[in-house]
Amino acid sequence: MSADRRRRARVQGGWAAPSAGPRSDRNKPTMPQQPAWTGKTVDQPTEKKFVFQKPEQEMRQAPEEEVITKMGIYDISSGPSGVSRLRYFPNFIEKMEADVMFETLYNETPWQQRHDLKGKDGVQYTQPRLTAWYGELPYTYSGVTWEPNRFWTKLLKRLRKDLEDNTGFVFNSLLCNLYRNEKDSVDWHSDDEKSLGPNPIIASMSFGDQRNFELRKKPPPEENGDYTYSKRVKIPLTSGSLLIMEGSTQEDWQHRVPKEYHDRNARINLTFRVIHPE
Ligand SMILES: O=C(O)CCC(=O)C(=O)O
Repeated sequence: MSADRRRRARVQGGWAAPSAGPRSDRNKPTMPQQPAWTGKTVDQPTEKKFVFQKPEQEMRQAPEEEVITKMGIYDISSGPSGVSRLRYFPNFIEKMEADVMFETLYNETPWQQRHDLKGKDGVQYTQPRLTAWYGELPYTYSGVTWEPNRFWTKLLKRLRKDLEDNTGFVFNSLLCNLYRNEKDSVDWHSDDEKSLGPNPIIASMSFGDQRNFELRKKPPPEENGDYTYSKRVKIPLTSGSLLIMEGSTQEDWQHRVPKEYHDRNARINLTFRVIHPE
């Protein structure tokens, strides 16, 4: 390396200007070294000019999802049909006790794999979960009919009593769901069968692994069934939690438990309800 290059490398790694050269050249005019952008200022007009054009259609944004994790009473909407209310108690049953109850429920419940009937042609789908029914009356939804089952276990009787004592509501039926892993789910629906009556109160207890419970507001008629801009609520339901849906929640909202991308252990859900003779 020449002495000159060594000097330039020492001064900021090659950024230094070339040395001034031999004394005889020092007064010669040199071309100024200018960066490529020199001379272009903001005042000089450019060929393309940005002109703001008002969009023809109004810009719409989907509302942000509300996530509920804390105990409380949440009025998620109010409209002509009334208030849609959720009550959430994350620690209704102490976690360790809930885990013991999970084992008992898992072993004692007469789980069944049922088939939904969907669409006008009544296509059959195997439900991606196992279910069981307890109640004096039969219950029909999505083409599935449950015959009466009066054999409430000791644990189920105790849970129903605790629920009734704490809430002041009375329940005569119970639908049980077993989500075996992350692939099990229940799709968007409302618990709005005629036999549940108007504004049904649905009390949902969870045991085992945590799963997301999601709600979306039914869109107004002008949206033609498009839920893109609907309000959404998510509740990560923990073991031992109790969620109560009241008021217009079934009339104005849908709910689901979606499949998960990550591994999940089993979860049991007990939904207590009141069935009326049809
Ligand atoms: O598993 C849950 O938390 C929800 C169950 C449910 O939506 C239903 O049984 O209608």
